[in-house]
Amino acid sequence: MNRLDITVVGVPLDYGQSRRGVDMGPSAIRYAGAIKRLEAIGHTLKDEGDIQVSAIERTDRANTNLKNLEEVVSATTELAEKVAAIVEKGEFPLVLGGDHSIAIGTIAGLTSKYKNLGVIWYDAHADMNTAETSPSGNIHGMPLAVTMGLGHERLVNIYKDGQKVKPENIVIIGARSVDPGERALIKEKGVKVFTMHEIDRDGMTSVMNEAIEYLQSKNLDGVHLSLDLDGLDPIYTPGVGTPVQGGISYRESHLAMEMLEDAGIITSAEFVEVNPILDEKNKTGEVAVELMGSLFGEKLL
Ligand code: Z70
Ligand code: MN
Ligand code: MN
Ligand code: MN
Repeated sequence: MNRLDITVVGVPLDYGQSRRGVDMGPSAIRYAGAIKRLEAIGHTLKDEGDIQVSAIERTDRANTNLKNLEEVVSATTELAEKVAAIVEKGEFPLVLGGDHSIAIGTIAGLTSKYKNLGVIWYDAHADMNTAETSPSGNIHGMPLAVTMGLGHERLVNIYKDGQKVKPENIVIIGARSVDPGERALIKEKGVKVFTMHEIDRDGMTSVMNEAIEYLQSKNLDGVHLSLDLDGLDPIYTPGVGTPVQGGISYRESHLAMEMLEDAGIITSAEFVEVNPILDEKNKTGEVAVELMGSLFGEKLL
């Protein structure tokens, strides 16, 4: 990989879902050695610290079934502005979560530079619910719908109004827990999904080759990797709020990152849903950093 100017931003947000603790994710990922690991590859790292998130949940609820909407709107708005400033300087944004609702802000900010952005969503879940279809009211189950311009207007209009990514520019990898409303939206919008079925049947090599070729056919000016650690099987990443068994293996995940690096298509990344309270001695934070190593060009030999 070319040497990159990587700028790290942490988002200690845990209000997009119901379990506290994922706000400590950025700290756990830093503690697992993210900065030094990427510097050792030859990249230049700058850590801009964390976005401000209130430690105290508000009680004056907005009139909506979406949980903690105000906190999520304020953190993702600040994040979007930060990410926009980073890409405008020609730097590579590396965002540390936090729950997956932060992707609303990351992706919104990326559109300041990227006019035809692709997204790889590495996740057990589709995160394509809207306020109408959500079974939980948890905003971390909604960010991919929001980036397509669907969902609560406060979320859809963060940073700038409306759709940020075209549905046909999105690839989901690792899905194995999809709600009925999400399934309908995937079909309606033509989102490309590689579930665990395709990974098991065809192998990760074939899935990644197909995903990369698919995105390369779309005339994209950038591709964002949004990696939810629950995409991996919980035997490798136990420190996540909604573990789903039968997931992607540690080795398949390294291979996927190495193939993305070989393809040279990734222009920004985020690693989300690391919850140290649920983890075993920071295992999940460490896996996040190891996968970053492969994504950013660490070689075995
Ligand atoms: C479910 C919902 C979800 C992440 C869980 C779960 C969504 N579909 N997303 N963990 N990252 O509540 O909408
Ligand atoms: Mn908190
Ligand atoms: Mn997710
Ligand atoms: Mn998930």
